[in-house]
Amino acid sequence: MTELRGALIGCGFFAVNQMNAWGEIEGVRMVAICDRDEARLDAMGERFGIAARYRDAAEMLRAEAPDFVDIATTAPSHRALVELAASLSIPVICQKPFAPSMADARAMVSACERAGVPLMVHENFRWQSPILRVREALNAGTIGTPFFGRVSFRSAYDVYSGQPYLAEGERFIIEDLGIHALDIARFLFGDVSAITTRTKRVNPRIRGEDVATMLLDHESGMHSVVDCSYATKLEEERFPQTLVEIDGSEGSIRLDAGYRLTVTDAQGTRHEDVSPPLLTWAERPWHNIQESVLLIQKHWVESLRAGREPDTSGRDNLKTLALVEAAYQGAASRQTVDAASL
Ligand code: NAD
Ligand code: 89V
Repeated sequence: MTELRGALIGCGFFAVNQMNAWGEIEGVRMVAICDRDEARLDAMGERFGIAARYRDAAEMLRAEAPDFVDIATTAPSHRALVELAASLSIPVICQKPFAPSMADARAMVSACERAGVPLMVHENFRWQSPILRVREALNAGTIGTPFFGRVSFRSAYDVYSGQPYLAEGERFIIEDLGIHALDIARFLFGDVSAITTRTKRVNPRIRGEDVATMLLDHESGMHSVVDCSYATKLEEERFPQTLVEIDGSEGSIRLDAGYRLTVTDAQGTRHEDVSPPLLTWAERPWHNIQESVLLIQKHWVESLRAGREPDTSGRDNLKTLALVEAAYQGAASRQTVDAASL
């Protein structure tokens, strides 16, 4: 098996997880890193023993010619960096949110398609092992035809201290977290034809909305509710658990707090503990997300080696991003928005 040489752009808060996960994947070696911020660049270089450090992404990609580049910067920088990778024929992973606008997202997908360059969006929530187990239970078919779904994320965890930009943007929870929940809804229940949205800001110290409730019409005819909140104080803080409810003609599936899966069908009710493993480098409560980082990055390597489009490719992510745009549009107009209109 030939070794894949990877390079990272963006040495911030979340990229440490990506670097830890690369370290666990056989046949991959991260050879170079880049950040405009010298202190962050050096901290990452020291932590992972990487000597090839660059302040400029173009300089790094030209000098190192890696087999792929992992972009872990925030959305405003994505288009220029993805287009740069495409222009140098370097396969590229881009963090979510893919882009600040549909126009930017479409331009990145086109640039990579024209250059014949694989492009995956790091949309990792659907790769959480409890969510994969829910899909397996659904696909088993024993609950019959699903007619209702709910994907729910409610917390009061302080996300602002690690990611201060989350408190500063005009958009917050739908763009940052709802995007994951909407992607899970697509993953479990199929593509969406229309969305109705209501939002609120409860925390007066942030700029954007921290609560969103969305009603989705799926192309299959089923309906689902995607609700998220960073203003929900519970007896037990659940961050970063996504809870799922599915009702079908012959039974139901619940993914409840504490990673407890319950399947009820003609055979009766079965409970299963689907807690994610605690990887050696992971820490609670982030371990669920951290495991999904490892799983999505393994999927990238398998897809790249097999010449297959990744499940969360740029092209696929256009549909999730369109739901984010539709949700903001609908929250402003208080109208249901047709997903195809974006
Ligand atoms: P961050 O601000 O901590 O880090 C981003 C880094 O990128 C900074 O160090 C910045 O200097 C660097 N950077 C920006 N533009 C650059 C450029 N053109 N060239 C070189 N370096 C550049 O941000 P973060 O919290 O690590 O988040 C990064 C992305 O990851 C965001 O889009 C965020 O939404 C996403 N994220 C994803 C998950 C997940 O589970 N998928 C979790 C947290 C954050
Ligand atoms: O997963 C994410 O995208 C993170 C968080 C869990 C804090 O919303 O930004």
